Amino acid sequence: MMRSNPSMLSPDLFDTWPRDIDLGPGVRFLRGFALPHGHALLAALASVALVAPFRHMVIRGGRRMSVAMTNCGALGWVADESGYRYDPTDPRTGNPWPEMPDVFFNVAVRAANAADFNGFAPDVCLINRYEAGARMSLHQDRNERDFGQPIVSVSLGLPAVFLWGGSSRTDRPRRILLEHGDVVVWGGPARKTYHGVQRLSAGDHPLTGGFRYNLTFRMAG
Ligand code: MD3
Ligand code: FE
Repeated sequence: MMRSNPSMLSPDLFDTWPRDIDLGPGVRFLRGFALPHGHALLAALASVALVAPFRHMVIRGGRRMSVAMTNCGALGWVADESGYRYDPTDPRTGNPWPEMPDVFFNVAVRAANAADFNGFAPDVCLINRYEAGARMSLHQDRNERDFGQPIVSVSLGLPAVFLWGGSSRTDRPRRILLEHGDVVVWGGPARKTYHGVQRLSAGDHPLTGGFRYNLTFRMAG
């Protein structure tokens, strides 16, 4: 199986990076689950971004997020000066978000099923784009309506160090490398855990160049 070589990033740190990680109840790592669909997912992503371009949202308080975002599906995650919400329209255009591509939906549902979540039918795919230096500070995802449903995340392109905290923001997080094709299903007791992404290192991925993309599939409506 082709994998990017994490040791290129930081030999000391990553040579012994564990491959099979147990992050506790509710979390299932599906290493490389999306690898066979990498090209198709990235082609679909490009078509979404033509209709709803990536943008750096500005959060309450006026700070611009270093991660650029867009969405597809019936709803999209948006941040602005008034807070966070799921919205059926792209605030940039007033148009509905682009439809979720079949390959997105199918990979997400099959991953959820593989993690024993049946009936997962995401109505949101938030697409995060990281460039070198971009990061996501520790946060909880709590804008979804039904916490019984998992979130499915698909990592594409450059690797990133994911931070997996506890139930409090001050719990010391574990660090996990997420690589191209990795899929993680986060459900049940894991749903409210603090998490984030460490500053992305510069790199050149054969399929995405200087970027990492993360797709998060949610049932929000
Ligand atoms: C655990 N995105 O968009 S994906 C986010 O890589 C977000 O872009 C990160 O956190 C990224 O909100 C991490 C993994 C992930 C997503 C949502 C979760 C893990 C989660 C929600 C609850 C618990
Ligand atoms: Fe999150």
